[in-house]
Amino acid sequence: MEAARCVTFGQYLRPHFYLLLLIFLRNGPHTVEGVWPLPQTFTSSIERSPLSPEAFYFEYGSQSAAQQGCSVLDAAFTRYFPLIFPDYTGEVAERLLLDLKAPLAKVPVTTTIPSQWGLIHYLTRFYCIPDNLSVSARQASLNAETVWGALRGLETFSQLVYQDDFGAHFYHYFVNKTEIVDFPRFQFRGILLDTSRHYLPVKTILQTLDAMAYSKFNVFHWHIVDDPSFPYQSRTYPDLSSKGAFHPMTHIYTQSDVRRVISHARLWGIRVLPEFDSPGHTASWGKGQSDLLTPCYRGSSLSGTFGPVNPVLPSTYQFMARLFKEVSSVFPDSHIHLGGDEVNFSCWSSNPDIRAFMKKMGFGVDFTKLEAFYMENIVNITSALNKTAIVWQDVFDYHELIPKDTVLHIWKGTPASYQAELSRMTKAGMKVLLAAPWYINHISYGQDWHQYYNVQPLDFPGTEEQKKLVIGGEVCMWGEYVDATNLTPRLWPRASAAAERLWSDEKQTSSADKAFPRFQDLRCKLVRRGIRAEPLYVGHCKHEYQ
Ligand code: CP6
Repeated sequence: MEAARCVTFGQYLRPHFYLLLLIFLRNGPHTVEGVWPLPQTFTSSIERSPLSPEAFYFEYGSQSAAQQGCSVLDAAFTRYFPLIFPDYTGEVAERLLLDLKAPLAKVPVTTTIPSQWGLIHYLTRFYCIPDNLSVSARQASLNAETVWGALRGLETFSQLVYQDDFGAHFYHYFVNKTEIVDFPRFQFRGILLDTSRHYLPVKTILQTLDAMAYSKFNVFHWHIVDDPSFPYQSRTYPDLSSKGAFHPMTHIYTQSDVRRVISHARLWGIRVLPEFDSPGHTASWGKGQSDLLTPCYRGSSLSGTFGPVNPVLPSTYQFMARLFKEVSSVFPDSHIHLGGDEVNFSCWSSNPDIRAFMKKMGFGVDFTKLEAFYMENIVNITSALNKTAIVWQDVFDYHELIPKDTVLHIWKGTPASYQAELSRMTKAGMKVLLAAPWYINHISYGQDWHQYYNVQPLDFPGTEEQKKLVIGGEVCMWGEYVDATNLTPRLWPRASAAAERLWSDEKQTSSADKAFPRFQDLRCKLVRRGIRAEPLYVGHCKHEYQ
């Protein structure tokens, strides 16, 4: 049951949910104003109800397909409790006892399984002690197609709960009567972290995953290795990190580190997409693997420097086949990122063996053909391992005949040029992912989140069919100037501007000015949850960063 209904990675693509909170009493603000990204459809009212942490708990209902033991929802209930009641320190046992004594108002959370699994429900209940002033029964329900949808709904619910000023009431927490039907606009909502330019401690990655879930991101694109360092500790080729990492012991990701990241991400409904970028961006690989990189020449003699991966040696492909076999088993996601960007052809062209190979293959002096040849071989290796490839746009620019299921990742250009690229790629029937407008490592003075918010991913010439091929977008945090000291404030809350663009309806979120108060509210929520999100402008939070 666990395996079928909770673990399946493909289910991330269906996180639709329906959240109905029928809770009424007294007056309060419209709290859907506190939800980011904005739900697709919602109605909210000023009627509000107190929530008591002493009496509140989640429970699987009798009709639920998932029961206690579904690790994703079990863990989510545990995680969301302190997020909903940030400063409650009471005991769980005490809470359960109170619940049993006073189950006067119930709030069931229901999750339906997709129809092919039959009409079964997840049912989750939590109870509230009634307010002294109230006699009305309070009830709420959360209905989702999958556990992943239920996770998103729990996040929304947690953002709907708010606190009044301390000391005014016995009940510090409130939720307004609200009805929400929600689903993501795009299925792929990613963040790229670069752990090669700087090593990021596992703890930093885990905290970033938490913050990603707060904005409903669902893919962690792990640009794990690159020119400067190779921190991935491979079982098959341990020299790659022992010689290629910044430090062989302290600046590596062991197999158990990687498992921790993957399992933490899964519990938050986040896929981990590993990138092993080649043939360029591989300088660090050469330290632990001789004869992998191309020796460069100056005139007729070796220069002592190395270029991209050597695409003419059979040993290169044997190495890649073994490495990707390992990577495919370590990272369970259906997709793998193969890079393929920014290949410098000057070293290849300096090398007589490469020139001879080019001649034999009939490539002439067109090195894009050689890169296409190399990428085709790598894609064949990974598709034999049952992985779908994602590659940077350069690969399509050189080679329009790559397998049709390959996803193209647009990273270059101004709006005018990436729109042309979107149009051209989707016209060829290729799936695309947009990163170009969301280079979050760039900073500038002022409210630069507007530029991330105002992106219109589908604003390019093309048919409806073409638009459907845009599977989503990605915020890239390239690591040249970023490590654990400044990652968090550089990412948050600005990345969340892209998150709303990727989740919410474009028409309802067309104004950054209108979004601003809600965005400031999100920033304060992030700070409240321990994320050092930077301020958006002048102002204060009720709970400042401690
Ligand atoms: N590293 C890798 C990078 C970049 C790319 N690939 C990059 C280049 C220029 C800009 C941003 C990022 N740092 N491996 C390109 C995808 Cl502006």
